[in-house]
Amino acid sequence: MTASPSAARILTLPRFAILALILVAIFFLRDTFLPTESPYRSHSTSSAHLHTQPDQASHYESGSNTQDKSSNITPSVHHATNTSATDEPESCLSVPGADNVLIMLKTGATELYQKLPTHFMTTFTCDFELYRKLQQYQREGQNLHALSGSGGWNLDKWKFLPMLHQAFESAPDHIEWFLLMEADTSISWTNLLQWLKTMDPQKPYYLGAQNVIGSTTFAHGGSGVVISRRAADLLEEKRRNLGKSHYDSIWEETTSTSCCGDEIVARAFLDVDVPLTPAWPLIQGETVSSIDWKPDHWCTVALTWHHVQPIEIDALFQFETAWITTHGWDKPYLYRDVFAHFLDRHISVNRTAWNNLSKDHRFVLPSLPQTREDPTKDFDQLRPFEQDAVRSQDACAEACRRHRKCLQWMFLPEGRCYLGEVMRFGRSDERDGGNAGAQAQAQEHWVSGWMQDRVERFKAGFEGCEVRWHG
Ligand SMILES: *[C@@H]1O[C@H](CO)[C@@H](O)[C@H](O)[C@H]1NC(C)=O
Ligand SMILES: *[C@@H]1O[C@H](CO)[C@@H](O)[C@H](O)[C@H]1NC(C)=O
Ligand SMILES: CC(=O)N[C@H]1CO[C@H](CO)[C@@H](O)[C@@H]1O
Repeated sequence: MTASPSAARILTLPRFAILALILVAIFFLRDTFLPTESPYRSHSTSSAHLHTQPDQASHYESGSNTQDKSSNITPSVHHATNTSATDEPESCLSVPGADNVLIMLKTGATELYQKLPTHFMTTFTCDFELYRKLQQYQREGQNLHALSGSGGWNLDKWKFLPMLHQAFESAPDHIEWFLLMEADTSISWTNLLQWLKTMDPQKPYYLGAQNVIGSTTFAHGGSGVVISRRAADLLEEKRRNLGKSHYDSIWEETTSTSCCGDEIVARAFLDVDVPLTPAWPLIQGETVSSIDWKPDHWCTVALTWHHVQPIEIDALFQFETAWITTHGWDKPYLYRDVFAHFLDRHISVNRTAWNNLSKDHRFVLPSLPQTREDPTKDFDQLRPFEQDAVRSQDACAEACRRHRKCLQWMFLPEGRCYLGEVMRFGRSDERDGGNAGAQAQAQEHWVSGWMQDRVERFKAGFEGCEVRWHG
């Protein structure tokens, strides 16, 4: 690869792709703009944001084609009209410490309209934003639609470092922490801020849910990545010393050979001697439905969720708002509190058409075609009660009872009984029937159930547990 022509290509490609790369920089100005409204009322104010959004975007689509980044930044300033509610704890606008955190939300053109509005209606209403930047990367006549589909993901990796440099360089001095998230990441602001208070931003931190690709341990991007000011400064110092364009072209070269942007970020930080500080399971990549509710999680502060649908982001936000109203700012909520709020009542009954993701033991009638997951053991090696388990829901539940560690079971009438040793809520399996309506009707559905007494015992085992603040 020769330096200049290919580097030029690399430079422009991401710009096409990230027409809608959005750098949302939000500063919470609690001391300046204290709210009089509850977050619920803020929903109405946020509709203004929603309306401005498409305008700005379409402006950009037809917009000027310039390398000068500052020229297409549109600050959008909203001022609170009153400061009378200084000590009103329910409002998320007064999150203590929030003004020192800068949030970057990375998204793509193809998901912009679908996923972004929820953030403006929920957590970002807390911001009372000082400004918001929409950063357009130039389009140079390319048709945006040509970039959707798998190409969008291939290009995603190019966004990471430019976005970080942009944020690190433009952040005001008082910013102590940077948070990078994606459009389908949900984050607890109050827990985040309490967690950040346990660390010193003058120390270099690059924090996130640890993942490994090859020899690199990196913070998974969709789970959320937290970077201290010191770490950001080290990175920018190196970039300045090497010369920005030289530094950037080196990293563009590296990016071209890597699969993923979040992995490249890890390498860039390692390059300035800032290895990842693991933050799992505070920062993690599951949803409330898919997470395994293990001892690891139970008493841990719950910070992030990933692959969250807009409606779930809203639900989590409502939960957080209610939590603050009841408990105030300085009591974090833990995974077990999320469980209690969202799942307790649902697992107290058996659920039909429900795939609870049990998979530790799978008993399958041998005559069935192996279309779903394979059995975990040959049928003829199963104990009699395990063989029986494929015949009825009762027998499946009984098999769970006889497995000492079994917490949940799922049964499919065609002859499948799966047992789970960790609690997972799972999801409706209606959609497993395919898209043809009639076919879906004809298809059998799972029934799932939980061992109520064991779930209760599991929970009781953590009474009075110590809050876990670190990965
Ligand atoms: C702001 O609050 C004060 C009371 O603290 C009140 O007198 C004033 O009218 C309010 N102003 C606005 C614009 O709501
Ligand atoms: C769930 O189904 C099992 C097996 O049929 C049954 O034994 C159990 O009583 C049911 N539990 C509830 C809460 O209905
Ligand atoms: C039977 C069934 O639908 N099982 C699914 C459970 O969930 C896992 C992962 O989420 C899927 O891979 C299985 O197909």
